[in-house]
Amino acid sequence: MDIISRGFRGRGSADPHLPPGQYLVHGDDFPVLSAGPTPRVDTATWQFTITTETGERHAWDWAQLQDLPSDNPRVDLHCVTKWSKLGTEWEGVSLDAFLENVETAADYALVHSYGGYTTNVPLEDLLDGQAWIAYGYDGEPLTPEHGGPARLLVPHLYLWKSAKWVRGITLLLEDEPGFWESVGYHNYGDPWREQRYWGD
Ligand SMILES: Nc1nc2c(c(=O)[nH]1)N[C@H]1C(S)=C(S)[C@@H](COP(=O)(O)O)O[C@H]1N2
Ligand SMILES: [Mo]
Repeated sequence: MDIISRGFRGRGSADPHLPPGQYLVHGDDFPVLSAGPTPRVDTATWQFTITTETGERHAWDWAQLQDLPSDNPRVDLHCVTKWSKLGTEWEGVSLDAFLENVETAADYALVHSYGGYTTNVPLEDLLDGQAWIAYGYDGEPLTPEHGGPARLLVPHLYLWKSAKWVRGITLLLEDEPGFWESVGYHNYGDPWREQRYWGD
């Protein structure tokens, strides 16, 4: 009965993991979406920094990243261009591990990438096991086109929030829109509420 009534409403599929307006991509298919060329980022010089609202700077190099406790999140990805990929397997370090010794009163984060991309996320959306600095995908090192050597992974928001080639996070008292958010994409981007564009 449930499947029949979904059919009458005429939307989506019966998959409860698929947000409204999305379709599934299957198997090894993993679309690449980048606003510019893929930067080549060397792990020998890679750094990830968190800068607080007072200007205090915390930095990790590649070896220090590897020394942090890693997770293997299995998560669903939802791109605003309407594809979703369910059950993807990643390796990375929870943002909780980076932020635990960072003293801040900030409520907002602006994420910066090698290559200049930015995206904004409320700080609370990066905490409590909701976001990772990911360097492995499907049992392999993350490839450059998908953001390697390391990207932000914040899968409960549309995928444009998951900054590839992540370089740092600035903690802010006032929210500041990132690259897509300043040209019409939704400031928050919850796929379950279809927050695709301004006004959604
Ligand atoms: N640095 C950077 N990160 C980015 C982007 C980008 O252009 N540059 N594109 C975003 C968008 S719009 C999407 S949908 C996802 C795509 O990730 P994928 O190429 O691994 O599928 O990366 C996001 N992160
Ligand atoms: Mo996207």
